[in-house]
Amino acid sequence: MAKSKFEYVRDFEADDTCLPHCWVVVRLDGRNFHRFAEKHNFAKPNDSRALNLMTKCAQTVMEELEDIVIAYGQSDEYSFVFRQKSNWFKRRASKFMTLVASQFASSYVFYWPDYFEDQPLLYPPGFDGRVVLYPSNQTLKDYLSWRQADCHINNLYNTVFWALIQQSGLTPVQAQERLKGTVTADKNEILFSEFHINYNDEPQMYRKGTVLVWQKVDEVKTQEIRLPEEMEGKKMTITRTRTRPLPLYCDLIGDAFWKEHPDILEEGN
Ligand code: DGT
Ligand code: MG
Ligand code: MG
Ligand code: MG
Ligand code: MG
Repeated sequence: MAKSKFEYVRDFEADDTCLPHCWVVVRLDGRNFHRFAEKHNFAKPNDSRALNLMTKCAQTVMEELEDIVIAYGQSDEYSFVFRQKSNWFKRRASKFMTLVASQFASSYVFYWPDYFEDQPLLYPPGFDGRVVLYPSNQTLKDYLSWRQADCHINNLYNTVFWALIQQSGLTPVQAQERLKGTVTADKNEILFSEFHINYNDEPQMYRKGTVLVWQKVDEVKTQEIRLPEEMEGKKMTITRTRTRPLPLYCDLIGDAFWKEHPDILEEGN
């Protein structure tokens, strides 16, 4: 096909190919979710509806897009790890980032009513995205450990903070003052002695975040048989094994998870 004289403008597109042999991580984060959570009456400090909706969106992203081997989510963020050897869209960072963000955001709106039955969606939420490359299995594991450690630190803080406000009647400023300079052991002690909460008994989803990995599941379907004619209308069940991205609420920081799921990092180094 003949080229138009305008064709040269194509060369203005910057090359944003992700370096080969690296894990490609896309992390999304809800835009101004402090406000969004307030406006939509999210439970404090954790709203299971909101967290489960985030996970539903992440599952949709994994099902619809290519080459995502694991995802990790907490609070208003989700990280997606693409295969080290992925050649999806020739590894263009902008494709990875925008497809993840747009698929996630449209899913958030689409599935909202399934999770927030009595709470209308008041305005369209947005998500920022970034791409980060990790050159080895160790740096990727450390990335995921960093996000999970962040989840733990924030959740412990928020759990005590809101207990002080909701159960002891402190103002947010007073609760903040009370927690200034405290370490993990102090926070656990306040929870236990003042509120009879053993932090380790709090739901795993809140303490650990959500890990999505591909798992084999048997799906049972009822199907009508076409032939023979005399049996028309008869139904039979068919069981098919499929892989689906299913949630785990587990530790990613120790070795156990990676030993149990050796396939996730198998093509890396
Ligand atoms: P950003 O990301 O810079 O646009 O601003 P934010 O406000 O999204 O800040 P970020 O991402 O650092 O913090 C997440 C906010 O989302 C934080 O203010 C608490 C809120 N949030 C996330 N999950 C929950 C939840 O389950 N319940 C409640 N009440 N708030 C939540
Ligand atoms: Mg932020
Ligand atoms: Mg945010
Ligand atoms: Mg965030
Ligand atoms: Mg097109």
